[in-house]
Amino acid sequence: MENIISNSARYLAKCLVVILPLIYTAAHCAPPDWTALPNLQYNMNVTSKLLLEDGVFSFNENDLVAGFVGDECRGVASPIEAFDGLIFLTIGSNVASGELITFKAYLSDNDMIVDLEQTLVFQNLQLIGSIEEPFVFSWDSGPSTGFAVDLSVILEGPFLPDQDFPMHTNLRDNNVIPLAQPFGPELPYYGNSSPVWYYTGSEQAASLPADVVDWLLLELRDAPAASQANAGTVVARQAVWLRSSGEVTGADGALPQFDVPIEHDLFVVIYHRNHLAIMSSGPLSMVENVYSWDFTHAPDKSYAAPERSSYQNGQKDLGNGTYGMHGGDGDANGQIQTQDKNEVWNPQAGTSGYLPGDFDMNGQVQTQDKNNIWNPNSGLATQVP
Ligand SMILES: [Ca+2]
Ligand SMILES: [Ca+2]
Repeated sequence: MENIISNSARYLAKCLVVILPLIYTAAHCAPPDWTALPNLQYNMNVTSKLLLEDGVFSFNENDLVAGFVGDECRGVASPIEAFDGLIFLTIGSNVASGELITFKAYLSDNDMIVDLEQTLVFQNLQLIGSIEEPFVFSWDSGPSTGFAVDLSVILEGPFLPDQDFPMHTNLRDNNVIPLAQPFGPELPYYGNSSPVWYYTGSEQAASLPADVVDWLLLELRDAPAASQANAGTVVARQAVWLRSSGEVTGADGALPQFDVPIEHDLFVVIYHRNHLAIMSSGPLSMVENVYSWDFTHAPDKSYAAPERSSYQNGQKDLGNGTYGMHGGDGDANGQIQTQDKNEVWNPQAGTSGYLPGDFDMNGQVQTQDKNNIWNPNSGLATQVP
């Protein structure tokens, strides 16, 4: 009887030894069982760091980097937090030189194993990387969702007909354009508690290039058709610079970059502080990860709702085949109306600076802003759905 109990207990214990790790593995997806092959004759050392997907190095002591020859593990180590994430990896071999070492990493935060891009050829006693200049392990995270946008757009306010560059840079010349993006002002903004472009991103620069006309806000929408590209389809926003040529760049001077997957088609909305926003009438065309759209040379490049397009295009005909965004929306509510004159332009008339009542963007609020820009546009509204 005693024997039977004892045997049963032993059997139960054996079962638990087998079952418990299985339960644990299923529930917690434990790290891989990477153990370096023991008693190898030769070795080399790799002083390294593991570059994570978001551009920073791993400090996570639960992450693993391992070297392999085929399926055989030849060395494994983790980042050491106290050493800025350095990984001191020793690789073993029974052949003094020549074996191809491949690498994998285990990312404990994501609970996943990735194949690293680097390979090394084994060489006994070789030292790869150093504390000062560690060897960097990285992996290809799959198809990139990053792309740039290449846009051309004109604002009516600073428009200069028959010039090499279609817009003046008076605000930049007067040093009144803020270095930080201007789309997150205190609210209400001239009586408007929700400006159409309200955005609190951190875009800024140490200085502004000489050809900057002003800040714009880009908004990307992902939809099957322009008429369906409403506010619910916004996937990204970014404050950018309009240059006097009509080109749009990010605050680093390069084409604006985005990193967001596009499921349907990409439409772009362009906002300016005191001009009516516009949206591309069609999906942007993509060549080699650059989406392009030129708003400036045809009336139908900006979207106009079908019921309104017969009497109002999204943009203004500026003459000689050039089209631009309508100026005069001082309070940024998407319409050019009496309050833009009475509550924005009027109290600012005679003053200078970076002001919404300065519709022609020459740095001063004066009669020509009202007469040349606000007055002819009064009654218009944005066509952005
Ligand atoms: Ca308005
Ligand atoms: Ca002015």
